[in-house]
Amino acid sequence: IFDIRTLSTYTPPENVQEWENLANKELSRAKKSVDYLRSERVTPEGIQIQPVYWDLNDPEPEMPGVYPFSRGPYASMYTNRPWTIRQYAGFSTAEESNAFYKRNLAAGQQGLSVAFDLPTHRGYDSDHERVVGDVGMAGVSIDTLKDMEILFDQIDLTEVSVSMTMNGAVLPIMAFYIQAAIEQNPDKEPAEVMKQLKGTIQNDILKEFMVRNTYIYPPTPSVNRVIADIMGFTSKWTPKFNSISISGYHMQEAGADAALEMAFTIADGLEYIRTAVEVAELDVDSVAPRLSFFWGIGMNFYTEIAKMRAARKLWAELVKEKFAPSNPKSLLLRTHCQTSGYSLTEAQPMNNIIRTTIEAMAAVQGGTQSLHTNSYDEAVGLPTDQSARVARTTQLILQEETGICDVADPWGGSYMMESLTDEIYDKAKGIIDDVESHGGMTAYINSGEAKLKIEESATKKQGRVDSGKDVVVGVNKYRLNKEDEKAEMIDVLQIDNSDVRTKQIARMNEVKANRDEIAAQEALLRLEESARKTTSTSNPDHPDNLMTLCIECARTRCTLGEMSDALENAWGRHVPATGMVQGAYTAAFNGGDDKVFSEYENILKSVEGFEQTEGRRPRILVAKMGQDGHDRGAKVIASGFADLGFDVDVGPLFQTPREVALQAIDSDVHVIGVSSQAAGHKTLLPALKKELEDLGVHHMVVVAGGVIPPQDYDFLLKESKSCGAVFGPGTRITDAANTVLDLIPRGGGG
Ligand code: SCD
Repeated sequence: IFDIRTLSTYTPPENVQEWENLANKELSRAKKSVDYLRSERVTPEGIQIQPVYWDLNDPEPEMPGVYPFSRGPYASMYTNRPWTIRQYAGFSTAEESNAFYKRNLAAGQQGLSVAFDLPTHRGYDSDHERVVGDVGMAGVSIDTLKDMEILFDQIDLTEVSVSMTMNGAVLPIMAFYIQAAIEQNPDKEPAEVMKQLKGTIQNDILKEFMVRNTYIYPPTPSVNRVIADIMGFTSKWTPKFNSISISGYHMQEAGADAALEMAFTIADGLEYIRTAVEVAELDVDSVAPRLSFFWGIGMNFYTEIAKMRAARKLWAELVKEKFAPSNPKSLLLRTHCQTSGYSLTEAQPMNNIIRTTIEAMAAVQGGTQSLHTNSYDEAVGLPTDQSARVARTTQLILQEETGICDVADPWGGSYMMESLTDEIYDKAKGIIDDVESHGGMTAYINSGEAKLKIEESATKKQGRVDSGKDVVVGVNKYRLNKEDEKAEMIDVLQIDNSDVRTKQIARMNEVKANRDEIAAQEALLRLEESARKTTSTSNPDHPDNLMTLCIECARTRCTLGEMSDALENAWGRHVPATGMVQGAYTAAFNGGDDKVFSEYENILKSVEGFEQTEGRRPRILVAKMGQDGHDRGAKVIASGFADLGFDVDVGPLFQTPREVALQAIDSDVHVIGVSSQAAGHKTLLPALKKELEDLGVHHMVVVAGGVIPPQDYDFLLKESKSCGAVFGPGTRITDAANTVLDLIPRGGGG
């Protein structure tokens, strides 16, 4: 197809010429050219590596950087500038996270990506009663401007590009960030500082209602006020800042397959542009070039590459068709990727380095702009310095040792890849058409359909793993014996949550004690008044733009919780409905391995036996405590147990231990199954036990599952005796069900 020796006699078609012009323009900043690249990259065997390949007989070959961009958003791609190595991190206090960032930047990381703790996400200050187990656990705790200043101490925000994963409390966090940058540069005008800020705020609330659950307010004000005002503000004042990172990652983590992930994410993106144009009355070209995307990259190597290629094309076509922008940048799908946390296993954790490397290769061969590679210990806890280093080095090796950066879209023209790209494009297009015919993504989410589709896909996946149809090495095949498995146990980072909380509360109280109280209260009042308005305040010059008002709150040292409360007073807090998928788990066992099928049937028989002797089915409450909204595990367990014959109650998200205890007693369950993904288990499980005891309940079985380091099992099972079994990632639901049945005391109906 491509023979460099014929290039000298070949007249390039228009697309190729366009590509060459664009590539030369991109390369000129680095004082390079396409001709230079052609001559420069010669292998030890004397073969010249071309910056891009295409079919010389095709009169209209698709080229990178040229519409519809399947082959990449930029013409020169990594031959000119490799993807940004951007590791997502943050934990405990701002001081500790700041030190970690500085170490990482010195060691080759190219951009920052901040992980906030769950109270910050959900708009609670560290002293709130609902967040006792969560402060500083799954990210850094930020209550005030002071915390943000410490977080970026000696990191010049006009130089380093910073991504912040924030969706719920997005206004206060963005306000702290902007105000911290302004105060870092007292000699510059605020407008000048803001113009230089580069980075990304996730600000993708729609997917929170489907999967990640760190929303605060109901969907309508979340989109039509918060997102609209941020898009308006950033379009003028922070033009280099990406105003939304439209995220499929969390959908994939929650169980969506690639087509579903891509389709829902693109449909979310269309909804945001519609909000910008119709609600905020902004020009499409002032918003679309600063929308960016975020994909999860799992173990289906070919599919993930095809997904990224198809997504760029689909986005470009749909934005062109629906919004007719005039700036070509409005059509570009630029993306960050993160390797899959779900694909990592607790068993034999070093294997996770291999999984992550393969996923990283899919992300870069699919043409990502920025990448996070997971640490191998993520299935058991928070990354250590050492595991974070391995994760970062994985990318450095790909960039600097492999030659992967020498060619744009190396898969272009492969029969298989082009065909797969077309197929996944068609599948996703079908789903998007369906969503659009329901009135767009907000309406589709409100109907409950979106969440159910993802949960169904997740339950099917679990069924495929439990029945052995999908292989996970070391988990459902090639397992080690218990001794060897123990030998592979690794160190994990432990955070003293109560210490972090005490420090945070002390600092917050100091900030409050030293502020101009009247100015702070006035700023909060103005914010609340604007939230109550029914007319648009999205124009960047509108005095009541919510972003502008939050910056004033940050300047006057209001806390994150105070700003969130001011908005909550106007809009209320969102309470989601809880539902459950039925039959999807069972379906995966049909037609599978006989041995596995008979295990499944045995459980059904045991449950029947239980019912005969106890007078009712075993009943389980699947509970989530604290601000941990990762509910894939809980939903899959609930659906799986229900398919195995249990009576299942699903508790609401964000419960306190007391609320869980009360619901369990009220529903008279035999078992409480606590799902913990955000490191709160050592605080929340003993608290639940105490609540049950205080309420006079001593025989109810408590079991726990999720991301719980094996080092903590003894604490939970023996020291604190706060649960009867712990199920790590990779536990088959059938095994968990057997254990639970054994634990329930018989005689007396529980
Ligand atoms: C790029 N550039 C080039 C070029 N490639 N110029 C010439 N030739 C080339 N080949 C230019 C671009 O035009 C741009 O300049 C600049 O270089 C930077 O390139 P970019 O492509 O914009 O890359 P980057 O700055 O890294 O931005 C990448 C995204 C951005 C656009 C994707 O939004 C981003 O960094 N997102 C990260 C999001 C993130 O980290 N999320 C974490 C989520 P100009 O700007 O001048 O055009 C974590 C999470 O949710 C975890 C799960 C959980 O918590 O639940």
